[in-house]
Amino acid sequence: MIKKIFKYILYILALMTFTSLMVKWQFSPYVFFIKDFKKNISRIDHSSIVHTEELTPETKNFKHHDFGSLIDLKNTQISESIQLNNFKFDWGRIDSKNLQRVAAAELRGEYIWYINQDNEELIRRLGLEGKITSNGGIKSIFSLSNKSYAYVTYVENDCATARVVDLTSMKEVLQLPCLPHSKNADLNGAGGGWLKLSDNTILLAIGTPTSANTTHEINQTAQSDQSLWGKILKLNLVNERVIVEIFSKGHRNPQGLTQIDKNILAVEQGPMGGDEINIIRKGLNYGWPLQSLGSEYDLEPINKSYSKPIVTEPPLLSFVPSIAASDINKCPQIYIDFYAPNDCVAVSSLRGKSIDFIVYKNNKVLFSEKMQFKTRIRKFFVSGNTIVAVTDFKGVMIGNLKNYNKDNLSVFYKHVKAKNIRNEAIAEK
Ligand SMILES: [Ca+2]
Repeated sequence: MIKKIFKYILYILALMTFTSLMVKWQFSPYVFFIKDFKKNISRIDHSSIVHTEELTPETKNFKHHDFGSLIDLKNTQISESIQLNNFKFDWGRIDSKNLQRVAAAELRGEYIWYINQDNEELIRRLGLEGKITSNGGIKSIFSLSNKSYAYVTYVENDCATARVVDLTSMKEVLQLPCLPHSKNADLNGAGGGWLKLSDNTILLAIGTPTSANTTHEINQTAQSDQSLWGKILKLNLVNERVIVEIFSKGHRNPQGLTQIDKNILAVEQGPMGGDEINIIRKGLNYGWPLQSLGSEYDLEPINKSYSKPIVTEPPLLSFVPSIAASDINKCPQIYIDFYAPNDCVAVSSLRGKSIDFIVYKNNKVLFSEKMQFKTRIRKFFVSGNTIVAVTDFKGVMIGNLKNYNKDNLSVFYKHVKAKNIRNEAIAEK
């Protein structure tokens, strides 16, 4: 009899433990992963984050090497995990007091090099002291035939404008005209995305920097073949001279360019709503300010037609509301492999504080999956399955995209299955 009661108590205890576990699982199955995960806080110990063949010497050829800063990415403490449908992204953050709004950054082995848009030392050498107003500053740094160049925006005698400067001689190789009604300029909108096509050829994206309505003359420059504003330009270095040609037009604030296989993709910020990913082809018109899926900041609608008043290119994808798309890159390798033969592109955002993976095929978006962070992301790099993201003012995030641990996963799915069976049973009642 006592033996029977003892067995009964043991059975009840086992049942109680099981039930309490299941209830916790039901409320938040992921909590288990994260708890286990935090118990074993790990470090990213790369022998090298970047494959050396991927190293770009965009900024290594300065006459003077003493500006910009390096952040050591080794031994980053992994403290967070983002769950995706088939993967998890384990990441950590490295603080850097001096990192603000970054103009340029590049991976150098286990370090990231960066320079802020308002870097005093470089601004002084460019002869632009006191002229970095209306959100101006250095917008990008790139190289042509082993020489580095800066795309910089500034205001001089009520003229808001931009130039490309050779950082060896500090001479301008391209000077843009003053923006019309320069007092309405917001140089945050000057673009700055770039893509190397060859050692001496690069695409550089220039915006129409204003938040005024579409009818404003600054916005209208994007449709003018006589203006370099609102264009993706092709810069070609021939005999020490930079030859400029308009590659595509109708761009608002193109912040990033990348190449996925043979396609060139650009990301640009729209007005209120209407950020865009575009597949860029030479000679095409991407619509701004004639067309946008966003609205004016005073809520007035903007034309939605791609055939009137003239033919313009629809985006591959538009973000409504705007995420303030900041950079575009290839996706991590395991993500690409998993969804092949479809194509994948990754987009970072300031307002959205996210990196989105967008899977598409033949100009058609099939789905997007979001990695949500808590900080504005200005630039990011993808190397293998590692992502390094440069934030605004909050240091650098680094992490790896991984497959789930299959042991944990089988428990997870058993639970899901059990829960579904139970729900079906309840539904039948
Ligand atoms: Ca457009």
